[in-house]
Amino acid sequence: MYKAEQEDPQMDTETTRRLRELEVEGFTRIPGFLDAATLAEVRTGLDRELGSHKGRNNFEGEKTERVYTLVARGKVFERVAEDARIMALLDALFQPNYLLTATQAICIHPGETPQPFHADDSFYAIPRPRPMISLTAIVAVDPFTAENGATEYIPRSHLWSDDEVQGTYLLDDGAASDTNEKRLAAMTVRATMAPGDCIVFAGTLIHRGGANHSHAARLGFTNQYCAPWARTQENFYLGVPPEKIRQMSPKLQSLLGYSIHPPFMGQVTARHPLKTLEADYVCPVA
Ligand SMILES: O=C(O)CCC(=O)C(=O)O
Repeated sequence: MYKAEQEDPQMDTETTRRLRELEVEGFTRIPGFLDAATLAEVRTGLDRELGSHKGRNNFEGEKTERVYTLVARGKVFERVAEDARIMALLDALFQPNYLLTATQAICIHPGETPQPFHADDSFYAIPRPRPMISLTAIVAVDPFTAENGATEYIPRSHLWSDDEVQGTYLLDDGAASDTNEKRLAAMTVRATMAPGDCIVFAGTLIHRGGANHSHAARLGFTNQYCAPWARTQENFYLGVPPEKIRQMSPKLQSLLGYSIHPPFMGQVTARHPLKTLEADYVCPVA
C-alpha cells in the first residue's frame, strides 16, 4: 500500500490527498470526474451496447445488465481508462506496468436486490490485512441515489483481517446472516453521486452494488486496475482483437498487458508482446 513517507515532492496536492484518503479510509472521491462532453459520449456509447446482456447469478445481479470489455467498445472508454488522475494514483500505488483487470458497464434495473458484500481483489489468496493488489474506480452515469442502488461501502474495511471479514459476513456465497446484515448496514455508507462523479477504492475495501428500489435503471461503469504481476480478471489478450489494440495509445496497450514486467513476465515466445502487433509478425510456433 502507498505510504506517506514515499511521497514524491513532484506529486500534485490532489493526488497526495487522494492517496492519503485511500490509505486511511480505503476510498476517495473525484467529483466531476467526467466533463459534460465526455459524459454525453459515454451515454451514447452505452446506449449502443445496452439491451442485450443479462446478469446470470446473484453476484452479477439477475436484474443487472453488465457490458464487459468496455475499454474496447469506443474511443471514449479508451480515454477514460487511461485518465491522468487515476494513472497518478496507480503510479504511486503499484510498480510500473500495472494492468487494467476489469472494465464494464453496470446497469442495475428496478427490483434488483443488493449484491453480496465483497472485496474486488479477494481472489488473490494473500492473508489480510495486506496492501491492495487492485484499485477500483466506479463512475456514475445516472445519478447514484440511496433508492436506485448507489454503491455501498464500508469505510476502513480495507484494513480488516481475514478473521474480521469472515466474522462479519459469509464469503462463500456472500450472503450475510440477518444479524450480520444489520451489523454491516450500520457501518455502510452509500456512494451517492451526480452523473460524472467517480469513487475510487482499494481492492480490499468491502462494498457492493445496492438494491434498486426506484422505477428507473442506475447506470454506471467501472475500471479496475491491478499490480503488474497479478492475473487479470478479464483476459484482454483474447477479448480485444489485435486490430483494435494497434489503434490504442502506448499507455493503453501497456494497461492491456502489452508490456514486460521485468525481467520477463509477459514475454511472448521470448519476445516483447508489442512485436506481435507488427504487420510482419509471424508466430514462431507452427
Ligand atoms: O455497481 C456497483 O455499484 C458495484 C458493483 C460491484 O461492486 C461489482 O460488481 O463488483
